[in-house]
Amino acid sequence: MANDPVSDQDERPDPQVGEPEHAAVGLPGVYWSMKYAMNEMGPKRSLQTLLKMNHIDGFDCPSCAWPDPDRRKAAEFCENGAKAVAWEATRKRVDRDFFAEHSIKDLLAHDDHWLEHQGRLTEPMYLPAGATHYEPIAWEDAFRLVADRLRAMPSPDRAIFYTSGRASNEAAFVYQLLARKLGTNNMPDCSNMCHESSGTALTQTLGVGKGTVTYDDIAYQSRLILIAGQNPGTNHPRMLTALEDAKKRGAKIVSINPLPEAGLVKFRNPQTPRGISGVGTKIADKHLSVRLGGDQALFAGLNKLLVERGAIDADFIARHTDGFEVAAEAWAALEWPQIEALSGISRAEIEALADDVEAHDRVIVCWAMGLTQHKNSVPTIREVASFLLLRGNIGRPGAGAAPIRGHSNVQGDRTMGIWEKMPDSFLDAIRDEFGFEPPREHGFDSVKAVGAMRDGKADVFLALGGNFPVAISDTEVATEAMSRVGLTVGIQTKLNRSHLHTGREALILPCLGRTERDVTAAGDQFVTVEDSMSMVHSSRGRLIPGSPHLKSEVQIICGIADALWGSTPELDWKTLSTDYATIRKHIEHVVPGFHAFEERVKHPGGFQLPNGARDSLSFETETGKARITANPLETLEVPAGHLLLQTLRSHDQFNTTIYGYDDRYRGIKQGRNVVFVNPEDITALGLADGQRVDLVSVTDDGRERRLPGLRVVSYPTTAGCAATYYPEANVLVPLDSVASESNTPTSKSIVVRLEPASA
Ligand SMILES: Nc1nc2c(c(=O)[nH]1)N[C@H]1C(S)=C(S)[C@@H](COP(=O)(O)OP(=O)(O)OC[C@H]3O[C@@H](n4cnc5c(=O)[nH]c(N)nc54)[C@H](O)[C@@H]3O)O[C@H]1N2
Ligand SMILES: Nc1nc2c(c(=O)[nH]1)N[C@H]1C(S)=C(S)[C@@H](COP(=O)(O)OP(=O)(O)OC[C@H]3O[C@@H](n4cnc5c(=O)[nH]c(N)nc54)[C@H](O)[C@@H]3O)O[C@H]1N2
Ligand SMILES: [Mo]
Repeated sequence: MANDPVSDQDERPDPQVGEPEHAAVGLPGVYWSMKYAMNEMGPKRSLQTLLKMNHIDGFDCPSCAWPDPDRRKAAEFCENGAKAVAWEATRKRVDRDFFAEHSIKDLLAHDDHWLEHQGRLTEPMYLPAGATHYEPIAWEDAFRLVADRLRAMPSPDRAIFYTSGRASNEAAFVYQLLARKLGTNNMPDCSNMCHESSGTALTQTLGVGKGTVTYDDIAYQSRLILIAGQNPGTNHPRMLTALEDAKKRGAKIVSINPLPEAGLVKFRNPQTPRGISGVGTKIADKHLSVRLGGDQALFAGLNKLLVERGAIDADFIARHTDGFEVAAEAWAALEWPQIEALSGISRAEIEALADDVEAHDRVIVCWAMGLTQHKNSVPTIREVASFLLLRGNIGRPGAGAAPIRGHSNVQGDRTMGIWEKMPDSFLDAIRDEFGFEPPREHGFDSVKAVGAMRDGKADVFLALGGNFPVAISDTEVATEAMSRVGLTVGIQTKLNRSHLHTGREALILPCLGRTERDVTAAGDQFVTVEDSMSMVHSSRGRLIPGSPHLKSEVQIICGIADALWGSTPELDWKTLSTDYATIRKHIEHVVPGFHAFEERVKHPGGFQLPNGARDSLSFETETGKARITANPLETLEVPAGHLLLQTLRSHDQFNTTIYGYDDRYRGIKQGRNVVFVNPEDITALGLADGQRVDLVSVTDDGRERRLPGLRVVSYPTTAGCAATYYPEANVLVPLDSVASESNTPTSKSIVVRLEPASA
């Protein structure tokens, strides 16, 4: 079927380009969720899974980290959550026969969609050095092999432990324990490529690396919500329900984005009569078409105006902040032409936005990757924090900072210690709990991990989930780096390219997914996760596992540890692997905020972790106060004839998992090889809508980075700013092109030129 979103073909015809949609979800969304679900799971499994998703006794949606409202709707899932579940609960299987049939070379010729679409991994597989095919291996042998290679390393710092944000709290905790007991802090994670800039800036300014709002703040208390650099219609669709509630109360919503995203224009809630009838709710009252990376200038302009107008909360500033005087001087010195040029927004529009801000006492700023993946991301988010602090919009109902997280448990993994530079207080607690001295030297983050592998400094690379070589920048450099490692190990649910760009030896250790029952010798187990609003709750799968040979993430990690050191009373890996309550007991002792973990997590909806800034206006910063900063404006030089390029998600993918080839809301069908360009730029560059071009990134290291054969799509993106899809465009991002301070790849500001297609 030509339009089947999950077809087996990986030969793609030309993409079809139609009109972008002006509203998100509604009945077509329900249609698409059901179609996916039925295709992958069949009717019985579809009902069993979709009805249990995000329910108090069910499993946490494995897709995004949007929180659950208190009063759960009958079907609290969205189109993209349904796709994520169907993708995991599929009936297709990748077994030993599949690997016998397909060589690595064979598999490399297929695209990312095809690879994952082959189905669930079913048993451990081993790729010996020099082999062309993976072969089956017993679990015990696999664990021994990993233990042997780890033991043979001359230094523990030659091991790298990567984590993707779907891992549960329990798995993440034992994983960091394994790494630290071994003696390394080399714990890169997907957060390094994601919200690291938010964590860095918020820790500096508010003393907590997480957001300061709750679900209720957004849905029921806020008066004005700014949504900057986030596309909730696609990436956090359930957020639209909260925004709809906010609108019904009369809250005002402003979208700040180079693109007019469908979900921010209008939302047709499939769970309300209004939505079903197709009327829908208009979401954004205003859209500001910002330049890529221009939010820093925009917020600086706003801050300048608020100070000049005296529209600030002087009492709040005096009691809870420092840095105001210095910042105010810097804002006063800013020139409007520079603010306008960098932000792409006129002074009049910024003045009008300042009017809105002045008129509303409870303001929330929501953001995601549009703010975090630029050279100036950390200063940008500090500027956002200043904006909130100037009017006391922190620690009061309906106001605050809302970095909307990506992976469903990426925030929880950090809380559990997945970080290359955990503070000493955490490491001390590990020492006191387990009786060994964890390493103190900071480890590799994601970008540094690639550098280390490239330079031959890594013997073992383990991945707890994810698809590292495809997700990280500079694909060619990254895949080449992987090949210099001794052993690469992937703990995943589905086949992906990380299993093909391997070290000299490789292992695939397949694990249970969120939807599946996890029964151990100690009985039925559940795991826990933390959402974007710091709510910790349980997740319990119900489906029969995809194969009888699968193990849980926890069992796999503990299996490796047990093969390394055996089990002792102090560190009893065998018990940890069967009774997850024993892991939660350790978490309770080590991680602040988890007292009475086991009891509290059984409470319907779970419990909320403490947050000084939000709960009590206490700020764990260097000075004990929240810090108001003005940040020098940085200019990214874009030479004449060039464009600034961002890489983003289509409506039909979850990160490197490509469900299909349509980007419905943007009017694209059957293809991902498109580049969205402003019509004025198309003319100025002498190109034509529909023409094929190569994107070439402009770098100074002499390496040519080229993404060939994209179709130019005329699109209302901010002039000078183009867009194409992630992860394909990672070939264009140099490894050393990173955000200052957070080291996050600058995936949303790449200087490129467009050349007529070479082939
Ligand atoms: N269905 C689905 N859900 C997902 C994911 C997925 O792939 N699919 N991924 C998950 C993950 S890990 C994450 S991190 C989140 C990502 O969620 P998002 O951050 O929404 O994801 P992106 O597609 O990267 O979109 C970035 C948005 O920011 C805008 N933008 C880009 N640059 C700028 C800028 O300089 N300024 C401003 N103001 N806007 C800008 C883009 O136009 C786009 O609308 O979603 C999570 N949820
Ligand atoms: N150019 C560019 N690059 C980017 C981004 C961008 O916007 N632009 N975004 C960045 C962001 S925000 C992120 S978060 C990273 C994402 O980077 P990753 O987290 O590494 O990548 P994913 O695509 O989310 O990982 C998908 C794989 O996870 C495995 N998996 C799925 N479910 C489970 C499970 O329950 N357990 C285990 N163990 N494995 C599972 C499956 O095998 C699947 O193939 O990419 C980053 N890279
Ligand atoms: Mo992410």
